[in-house]
Amino acid sequence: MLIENAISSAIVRSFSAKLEKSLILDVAIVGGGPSALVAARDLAKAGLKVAIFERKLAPGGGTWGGGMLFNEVVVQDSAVSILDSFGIHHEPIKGARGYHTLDSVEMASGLIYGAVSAGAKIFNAMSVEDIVFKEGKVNGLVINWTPVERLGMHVDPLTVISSAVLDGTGHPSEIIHLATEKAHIKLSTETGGILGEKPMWVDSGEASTVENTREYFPGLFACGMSANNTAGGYRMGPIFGGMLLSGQKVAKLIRESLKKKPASGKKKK
Ligand code: 48F
Repeated sequence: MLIENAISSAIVRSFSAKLEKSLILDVAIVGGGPSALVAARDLAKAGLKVAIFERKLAPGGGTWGGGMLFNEVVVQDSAVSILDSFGIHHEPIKGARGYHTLDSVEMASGLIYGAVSAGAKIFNAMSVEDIVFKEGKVNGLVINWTPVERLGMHVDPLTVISSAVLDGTGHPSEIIHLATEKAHIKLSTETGGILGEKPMWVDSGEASTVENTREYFPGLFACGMSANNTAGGYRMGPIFGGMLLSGQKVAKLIRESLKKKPASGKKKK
């Protein structure tokens, strides 16, 4: 066999097997930002079949750019144990007790590696364009290639079925929006709709990101800034402890919820 052909065949075979195994999941995650990566790592570690679908080529979301492209971010004491569990380094900030700086590139790459090595699959350059909604429940995702989306090509998508869907799309809460606009579902918020993100208030936003992390409709969870936008929390800029804690919390909530539900007929990995 020519090496050129062996390389191409191996890539097509491996990718097809990986995608086919991910067509029925325990948890389908939209977006590969910091909160979703922590959730994916914890869920995969717990033995669940989990995949992230990320629109961009590089997962990591808003982590890479640090604060205004100064590639450092801040994390507070309460989330440091999560950084440690990924092996990500941090330095205490002199004069701001309880806060730490860390390299945003190390954080993004560390979270990605942690999620993948725990067994989560990440599909990059794939956009989620819709949800599967059957018998009053969110049952999965509708996916397509990002270049197809960007070029506006008329190409039909594929579907992924899952017991739980996690919206980790950050500030726009794209999946929660789709669910309210297309499936007309009522969310577990004060109004039943999306309340919208408020301006910056660091400590309030950090706390509310974790509080707002929950199941908003049967089978549909939100974490990180998506949860905060859905339930009307404040933004917080380049501090990331709330995102990490949100990922940890949503993984726990999803595990508890799946324990109560019958399996969706899928094979375990
Ligand atoms: O926004 P993002 O980093 O998610 P997060 O976990 O973290 C927020 C922080 O980065 C920052 C902040 C911290 O204090 O405020 O903003 O809430 O990452 C969201 C990811 O979702 C992808 C998007 O490309 C990004 O990488 N994404 C958004 N919509 C879709 C999507 C979609 N429809 N399909 C696939 N990926």
